[in-house]
Amino acid sequence: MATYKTICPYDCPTTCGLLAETSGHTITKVKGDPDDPVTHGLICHKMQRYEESIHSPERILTPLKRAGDKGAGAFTPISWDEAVDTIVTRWNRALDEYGPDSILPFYYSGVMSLIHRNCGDALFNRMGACSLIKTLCASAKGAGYKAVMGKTGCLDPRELADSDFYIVWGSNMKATRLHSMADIVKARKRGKPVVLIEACAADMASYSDQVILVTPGTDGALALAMMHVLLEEGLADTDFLRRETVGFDDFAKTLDAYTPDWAEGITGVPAQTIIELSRQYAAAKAPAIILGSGNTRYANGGMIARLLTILSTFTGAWGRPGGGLCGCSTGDGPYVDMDRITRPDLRTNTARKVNINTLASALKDAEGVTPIRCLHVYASNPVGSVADQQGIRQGLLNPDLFTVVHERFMTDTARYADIILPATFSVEQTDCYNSYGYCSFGSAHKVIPAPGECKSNWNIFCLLAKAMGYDDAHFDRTEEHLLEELLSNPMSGLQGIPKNQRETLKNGGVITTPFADHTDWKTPTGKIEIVNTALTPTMPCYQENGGGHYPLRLIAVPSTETLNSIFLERDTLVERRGEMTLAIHTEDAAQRDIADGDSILAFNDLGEVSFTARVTPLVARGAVAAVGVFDSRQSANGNLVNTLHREQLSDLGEATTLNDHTVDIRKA
Ligand SMILES: Nc1nc2c(c(=O)[nH]1)N[C@H]1C(S)=C(S)[C@@H](COP(=O)(O)OP(=O)(O)OC[C@H]3O[C@@H](n4cnc5c(=O)[nH]c(N)nc54)[C@H](O)[C@@H]3O)O[C@H]1N2
Ligand SMILES: Nc1nc2c(c(=O)[nH]1)N[C@H]1C(S)=C(S)[C@@H](COP(=O)(O)OP(=O)(O)OC[C@H]3O[C@@H](n4cnc5c(=O)[nH]c(N)nc54)[C@H](O)[C@@H]3O)O[C@H]1N2
Ligand code: SF4
Ligand SMILES: [Mo]
Repeated sequence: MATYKTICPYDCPTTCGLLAETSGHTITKVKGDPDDPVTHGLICHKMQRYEESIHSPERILTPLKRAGDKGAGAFTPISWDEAVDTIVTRWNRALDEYGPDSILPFYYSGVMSLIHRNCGDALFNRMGACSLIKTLCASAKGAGYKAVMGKTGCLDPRELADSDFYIVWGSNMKATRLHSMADIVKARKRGKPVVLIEACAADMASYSDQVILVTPGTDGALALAMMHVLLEEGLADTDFLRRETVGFDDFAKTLDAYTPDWAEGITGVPAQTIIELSRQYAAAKAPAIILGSGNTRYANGGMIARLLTILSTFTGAWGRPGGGLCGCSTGDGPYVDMDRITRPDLRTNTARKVNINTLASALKDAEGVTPIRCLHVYASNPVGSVADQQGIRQGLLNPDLFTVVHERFMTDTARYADIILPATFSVEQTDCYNSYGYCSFGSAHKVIPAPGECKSNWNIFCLLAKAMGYDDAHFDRTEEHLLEELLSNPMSGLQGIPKNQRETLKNGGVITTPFADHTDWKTPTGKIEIVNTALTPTMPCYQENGGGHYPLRLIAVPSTETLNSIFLERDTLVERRGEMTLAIHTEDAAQRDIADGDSILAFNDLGEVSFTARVTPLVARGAVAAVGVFDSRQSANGNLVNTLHREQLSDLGEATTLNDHTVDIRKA
């Protein structure tokens, strides 16, 4: 037995360092790496049995070709030669008949390490294929934050130890931020208050001193009313705001109209609660807003993120240790030169851009538009995770479409593939990892050989590039060579790191880099941009969300037991998560004669989805919440919640509006 350092590849704000015990060919045990400077060895319960995923009997171990109708899920094993031949023949046919715009690569967050997540770009750039706009997650939040703060780094969660008041705003931290969650629990024990502002507080209520339930998509109104109170009661740090921001005085005039009574009508939060929260917030020396992404996945999500960011500056907290905002860009990095992986220089045409949230439309043949004839999916399960599930399924059934999926398991998307290529797990590949929530970076070497005929994304793309006749030296390298090249050409985040950290990265492990200077405003004007002249509107204001006309607002909530489609192979986790539930407020349920545990159908113009009702006072009035991403085999009518989501994009960042849809429900 030997133990090696490795890193969790999944989509969390941390990149948790792991210790993997191996007999040489199998992983026998996984635990947290106590040397990890961020996690100190704490990992979630899901990854404590990572080996059950790696060695799952469900794993796809050979290339497969479709053996029945599209979507039926019947496949037969084939050789790599046959798989590669088939793919290259279909690609060349599409290139000849329709040109490179007919080929769409599609990937997102199955693996977050830098090489294996992004390496397909080099091949598809070389081919001239479509380029995917990857805004399936937190791009509205990112764009709204950037509109105010530019590249200024917000709080690294480790700095929350210095905060004295926490507002957890639209984050189901119990599921998604294990490490900050532990810190918050400790802070509360020391008497520091935690206020939760949520649309669904089912998981987090018992960890909070106060729960404020808000109508989905209206957090902007709440922030405006809080700023109104802060100003009216003389609690805003106007010296700081006049000195450090652009546009404060003009913005202040607009706040007159945004009274707590006005906000109550929009948000459902009582005016008195808004006033008291504002006073508490101002009384704290170093209040921290911990901002999730859920409250910005709306048509007005960019504006909401702008307003919450501005609110975080209103008491001058950014100038004090622990004060400000946590959950946006920490401002470190870039660590490595991503162009060395994605190779934009290999492209010789102008790419056709396809937004990831509009896959259903992209797959629809339309007059005057080059049809998509080849879809190449890796590290993603769009049938489970992207808007308009039925539209996507219909597109995938098109007999003229040729679909390849690199996967580890038979997902809802893989079932529609013409060819499936068997993918590796993180312990079977070498890569580097850039956490998105902390100032940290890591690298990990392959621990065990890939089982069966599995290949890493990098190896698959090199194989396909060569079969296409692309003789660029880039595709001759191994992932180890590429990692070496990345580390020996460090970008600003790694330049000047001490020798011991360079050694750690060479051998494998996680390092920490310095926290940002939170008052070094990295914006075009060198100040906090309350007014941003590059945007429309320049002045932040209240904007409505875009939900639609049904009476209940549908939101998606992450599950503690799974991570999007990750861990669906683990029966114990899936069983513990339970059936597909839809949480509904007690009064909304009573109005419809729905009791806890009833089978219900949620519906809108796009279709209907079966759920089990979970009646609770912990979801906002007028909202319904669906937990987790499921496999359609767990759905009573075969449909998943994204059936009910339209392809609408956010105001800033062209992002998902996952939570901005309306439905009604009835008993099944
Ligand atoms: N266990 C587990 N861990 C995960 C994930 C997972 O699925 N499971 N997902 C991973 C991924 S991909 C990401 S992006 C991160 C996300 O992690 P965070 O950025 O922390 O965001 P979420 O927890 O997804 O935030 C969703 C929360 O927003 C709430 N919400 C929705 N609309 C509103 C609103 O209008 N106002 C307010 N105040 N709240 C609202 C929802 O009820 C939900 O609790 O977590 C990652 N970690
Ligand atoms: N209803 C609903 N929809 C959601 C969300 C939600 O909470 N609810 N969350 C949204 C968010 S925040 C996000 S980030 C997206 C995520 O959406 P996706 O990026 O589609 O992520 P997953 O659904 O987890 O699918 C990832 C797939 O990648 C595979 N995979 C893992 N590692 C590798 C690898 O090394 N190589 C290859 N080829 N494949 C690999 C996994 O087996 C898995 O099937 O979903 C969004 N959609
Ligand atoms: S799933 Fe998230 S919390 Fe769990 S070990 Fe991986 S990165 Fe850490
Ligand atoms: Mo995400």
